[in-house]
Amino acid sequence: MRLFGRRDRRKQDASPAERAERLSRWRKGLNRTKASFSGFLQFVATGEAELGEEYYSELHDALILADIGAALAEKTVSWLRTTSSEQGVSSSEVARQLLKQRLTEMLATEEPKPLFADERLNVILFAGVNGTGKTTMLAKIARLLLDENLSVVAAAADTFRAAAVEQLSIWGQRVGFPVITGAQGADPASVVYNTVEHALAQGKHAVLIDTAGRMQTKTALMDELSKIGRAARKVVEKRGEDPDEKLHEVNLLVLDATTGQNAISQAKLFSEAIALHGLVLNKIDGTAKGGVIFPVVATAQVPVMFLGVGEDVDDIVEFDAAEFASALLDND
Ligand SMILES: Nc1nc2c(ncn2[C@@H]2O[C@H](COP(=O)(O)OP(=O)(O)OP(=O)(O)O)[C@@H](O)[C@H]2O)c(=O)[nH]1
Ligand SMILES: [Mg+2]
Repeated sequence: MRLFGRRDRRKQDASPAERAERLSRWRKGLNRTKASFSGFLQFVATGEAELGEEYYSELHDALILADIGAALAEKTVSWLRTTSSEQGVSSSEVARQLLKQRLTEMLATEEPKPLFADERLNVILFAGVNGTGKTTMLAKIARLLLDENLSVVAAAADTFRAAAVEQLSIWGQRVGFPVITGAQGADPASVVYNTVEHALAQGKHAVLIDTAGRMQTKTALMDELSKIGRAARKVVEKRGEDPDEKLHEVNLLVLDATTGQNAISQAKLFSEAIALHGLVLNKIDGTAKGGVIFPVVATAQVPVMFLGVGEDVDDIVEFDAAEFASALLDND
């Protein structure tokens, strides 16, 4: 993907074994979501299925089961009816291809901001409500960057929860990145300030910021996030440099796919409060129906960058809209 901008050579260079591994990772994560479409796919696979009421009703059920939400399910089915009729499509197989294209387009928003930019200090912020998998995803992304021989330091800016610093430090030891901490209850922005100062002094490539998902009120949480964002810029300004030139800031909203339609209200809340550049959808390996991704993208208007498909550090998939739609709608 566009993960490392022009540095990214992983996909092209992938060996057949690596590609197979990548596909199996997708499958692992998408099994539950795919299961929602199995009735529909079986119906289409019978071959005799003409494009009629039964087809649309099966499709509607599959979309609802996949957690795409009533409104978007309705809209998608009605789009397919109109398009098929306009294009004179009567084969259910052709309609499936049209649908796949449509689902891809729904997820392929504008070209995402690359996660990493050369010759800047990359500041990646993990935001989201509690328990969505922010800290775990931070460790997974640290591993991706380290694998590219990039140096990483993490800011333990979740000073709210007692065990948060320890959890991040354990990840740091396991994966191999340093963690800058503050006292419990310390101002999270000051932890970020110290971390960015350290990163610039040491010539590090990236600062990864772990934030608290829990606060007394939504307003407090959002204020804290914008203060954290300003802290990084302040360090650069103090050095007499321009933050827009020196920093590459990426704010990720981390969502838990198992919370279903709740993820949509979180996408709305956070996208109103801070500048978001990308989404992470975690836990689609569990009971989640990954279809919630469609309304979430429509709400936040930013692309999905990663999927979390398990609790291990390598349970991460770089998101690709076409692959996602194909994983849903193509028979293996
Ligand atoms: N199955 C599964 N579990 C995950 C995934 N990502 C994280 N988890 C688990 O979800 C739980 C919460 O993960 P954390 O990374 O601590 O979440 P957080 O958002 O940092 O939580 P707070 O700091 O409390 O807000 C942990 O038990 C993780 O192992 C995933 O992709 N799949
Ligand atoms: Mg955490």
